[in-house]
Amino acid sequence: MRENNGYRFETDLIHKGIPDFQGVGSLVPPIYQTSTFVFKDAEQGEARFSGKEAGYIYSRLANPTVRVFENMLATLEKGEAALAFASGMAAVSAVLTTLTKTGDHILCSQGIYGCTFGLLQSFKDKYQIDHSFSSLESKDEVLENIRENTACIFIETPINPTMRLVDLEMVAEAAGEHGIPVVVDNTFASPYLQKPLLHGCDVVVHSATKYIGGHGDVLGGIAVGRRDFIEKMAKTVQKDMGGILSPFDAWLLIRGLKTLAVRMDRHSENAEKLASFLAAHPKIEQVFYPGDMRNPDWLIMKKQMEKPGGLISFSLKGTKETAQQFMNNLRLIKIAVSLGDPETLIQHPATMTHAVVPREERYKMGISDTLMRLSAGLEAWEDLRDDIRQALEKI
Ligand code: LCS
Repeated sequence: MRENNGYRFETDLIHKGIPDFQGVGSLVPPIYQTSTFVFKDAEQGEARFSGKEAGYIYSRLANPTVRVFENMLATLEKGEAALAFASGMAAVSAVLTTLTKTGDHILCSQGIYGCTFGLLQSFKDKYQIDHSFSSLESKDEVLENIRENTACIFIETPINPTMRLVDLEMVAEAAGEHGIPVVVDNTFASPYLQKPLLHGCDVVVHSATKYIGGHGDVLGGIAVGRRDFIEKMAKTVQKDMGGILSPFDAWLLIRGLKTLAVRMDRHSENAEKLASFLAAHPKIEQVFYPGDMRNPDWLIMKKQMEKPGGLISFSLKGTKETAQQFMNNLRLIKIAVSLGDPETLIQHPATMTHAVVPREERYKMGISDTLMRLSAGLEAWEDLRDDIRQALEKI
């Protein structure tokens, strides 16, 4: 592979980590759709299993197509190594399982994806691994919430779905005083807009299903961090629980990833325009978008993100039924969970992605009954605006 150190992010997205497989000059990595790898003799099999010889053994342990995707993400997130998973939840659960044991505590941002909330609840019920939420707004607040048994801090920023931000550098500094690893779910930003490892955090996880894949046709997850941590996770939780990414899905993710920068620019541009339109509309109660200078987290956005990104949350004046009526009036924008697709998607967190969160906890997170989350797609923004306008007029 030609040495290409020193290129910019957009160039690395397309070129870095793509080896010339088998010397045939294939521009695109092949899909190694194989479950197992043949050893030339029994001794080679022994050497591979004992670790004396590097090489592939079985696709649950490693696969060349999946490896390309992992190497790309390690480069883009500025980490030493990465490990791919079957979904974002497989990545989140593997990281948290690797970092915790019975009796530990996980400190979380005030708001996390509904299934991560569900996972933490199961950890508590089944394994006595406790958790607590904090807005993590100042170093003192972080330090006050760290307990003797805190094994890691788990942050989403931007938070799903409230779009609140957490100052990564500040949390990493506070956690560093206690030697506690900081895990960041970077799904909403993507590595193009935010690189938590450069702000002192220890592990990054993604639902690659979203902006990384970018086309709404694949589920995947990735974790990036120091080589020793990633290897430990590969050899324990991932090998033995088996939540691996398939070679074909890795190939789809590699294909999607190459256009991340151009897509994110457009997602962000569309979201900024729609957020301004919504903020000026009399039927809208509140808009949560960190690209707005009046947003309480605007300074944090400026400090750690390249752009505010493609997601907007907003609440309507009215009730849950008003919000549902508005969504039903939309013609172009699709009612669907997930995000980061070319299509603009809208969902109602209280009854969809965060329906598992008990009402009181949901309100504390800032998820009201009329809050909706919009993932700005890649369409002409005027068509999206017109669709929203006509849907609002009818309520
Ligand atoms: N982390 C975040 C921040 C997410 O938003 C999601 C999925 C996950 C992890 C899990 O990823 P998955 O296993 O689905 O690949 N979020 C979704 C959402 O907001 N709507 O549908 C899925």
